[in-house]
Amino acid sequence: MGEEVKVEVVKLFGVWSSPYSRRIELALKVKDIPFEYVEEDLSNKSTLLLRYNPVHKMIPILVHNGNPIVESLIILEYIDEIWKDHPLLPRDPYERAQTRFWARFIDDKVLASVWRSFLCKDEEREKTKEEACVLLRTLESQLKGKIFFAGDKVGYLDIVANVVAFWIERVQEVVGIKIISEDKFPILCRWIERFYDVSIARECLPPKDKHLVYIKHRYEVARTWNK
Ligand SMILES: N[C@@H](CCC(=O)N[C@@H](CS)C(=O)NCC(=O)O)C(=O)O
Repeated sequence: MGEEVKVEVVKLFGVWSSPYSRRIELALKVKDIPFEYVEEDLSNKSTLLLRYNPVHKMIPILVHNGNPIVESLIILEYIDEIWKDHPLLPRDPYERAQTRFWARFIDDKVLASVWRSFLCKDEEREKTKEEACVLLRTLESQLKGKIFFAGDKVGYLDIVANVVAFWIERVQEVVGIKIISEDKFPILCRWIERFYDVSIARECLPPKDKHLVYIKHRYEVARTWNK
């Protein structure tokens, strides 16, 4: 009698345009974990989405053997704990803590600040742009002397920073406000190029034309609310 092979059932509930669900897709691909992808319609959330994430009612949601896990940073850690090959977080506890710190910095500080500078009134633009640049420069300093945030391979922080790599880049193209440019952020721009030289990272990019149309719509709606 052969040993029983445990069948893993992995499902990702996401939205094609969401950098948060793209993070999970990328992590699963880095680790070569087969999964079923379920596209959600956020204007008509499914019963399963509401059941699996009753608190935030958001995607992404990873369902592993029937157990739902929510919040992209937490899902990434879960994936790294369950599937040990191709580790995403460093082994050293201090380095792990630092990595978690910078991931939170991206989501809580950098994104909020960049979005504010896209949405603010014209007269506040210079000030908000400068605030966003200070935060991005701080993040960029984490790349000094390294190919990726995680070292020589794509790791946890690179995956989290996908929002910087494609989302900010594309929003700035739609709204015509340049925050990340070659001259101001040469190291960050090199990282973006290298990140998308990695084929599985490229595979996890939302299709550009469709995404630009989507961002334009979202931006117009957000600007109306902000008036
Ligand atoms: N902090 C969450 C953010 C996820 C998030 O913002 N998801 C958005 C889509 S990009 C969502 O599901 N929104 C649904 C809603 O706001 O109703 C994470 O990291 O997973």
